[in-house]
Amino acid sequence: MKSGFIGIIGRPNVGKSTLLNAILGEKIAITTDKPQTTRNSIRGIYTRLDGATEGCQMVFIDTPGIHKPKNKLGAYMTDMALSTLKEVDVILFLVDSDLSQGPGDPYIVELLKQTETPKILIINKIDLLEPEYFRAMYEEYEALGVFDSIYGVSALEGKNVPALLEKIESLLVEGPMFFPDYMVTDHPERFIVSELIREKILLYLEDEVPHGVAVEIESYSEEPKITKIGAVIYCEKKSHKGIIIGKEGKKLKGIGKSARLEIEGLLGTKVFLEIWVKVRENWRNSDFAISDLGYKKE
Ligand SMILES: Nc1nc2c(ncn2[C@@H]2O[C@H](COP(=O)(O)OP(=O)(O)OP(=O)(O)O)[C@@H](O)[C@H]2O)c(=O)[nH]1
Ligand SMILES: [Mg+2]
Repeated sequence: MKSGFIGIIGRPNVGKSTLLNAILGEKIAITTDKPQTTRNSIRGIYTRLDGATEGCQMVFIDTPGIHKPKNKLGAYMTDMALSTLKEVDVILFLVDSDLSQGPGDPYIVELLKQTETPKILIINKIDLLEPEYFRAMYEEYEALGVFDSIYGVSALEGKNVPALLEKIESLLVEGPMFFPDYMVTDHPERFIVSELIREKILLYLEDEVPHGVAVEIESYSEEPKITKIGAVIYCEKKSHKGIIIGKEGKKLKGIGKSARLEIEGLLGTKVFLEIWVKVRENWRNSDFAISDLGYKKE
């Protein structure tokens, strides 16, 4: 049996979480068109069994997008992504065509040069790329001489993902099974529930408001026919609270409804979801609040 840990890193919005979900065939990481969607390391487990003892288990770690931080939460997110480099057996560095001014982020590439771990460059969103453009990007990255191999994929369409998995497997060595084969993630369901609520907030709201939001699950009770969930949305300003709730409570109702429908799909039960909005001023710059809201590494 082969096994190992694989880190997925890159700039915000390049499609890291979309790739994780495509590999797993299940949505465990939220994805939006807004940068800095992912705030924690999200672990996803892919197990392929050949009989009882052979096969491969890959534990993927999706990380927050690496960016120049504007607050303590951002600094923490970027640190978490970079520290993943030291903890894994294979590094997937994702890019898309947005960084068209040259091959990648020189800062990240420099860090990658200094690590011995096998590195695969992934050019994502090939569904949006003209073949000549893809070729030019490929050649630029190849010329850096940093990557063991380069793959073009479309995480959204699942294109070339099986070939990528084969390549990753070839880089892993014999090892134990870290998790039972039915497990897709080791995050508790209530964490994914809070993330799904945050995803809807990111989708429904604009500008700084959704980025200053954190979601906490206050109560979670599984009853025979229904799961009752109480959640709190924390925002940074009183004016943001008004925006989140919206005229006659319409915005919050929309967020609640679309979150509830998806949570029902995840849990396979009916869900009663109650959401409150509270203000926690400037929490993204408070070490205590960042840790209290679950964004500090255990
Ligand atoms: N067309 C296209 N869009 C993609 C593809 N992969 C991801 N996207 C879109 O790119 C956006 C960002 O995707 P995410 O998976 O949230 O990106 P991320 O790298 O995890 O972003 P952060 O968590 O903010 O660092 C979403 O709107 C995705 O639907 C792809 O292969 N093709
Ligand atoms: Mg993400």
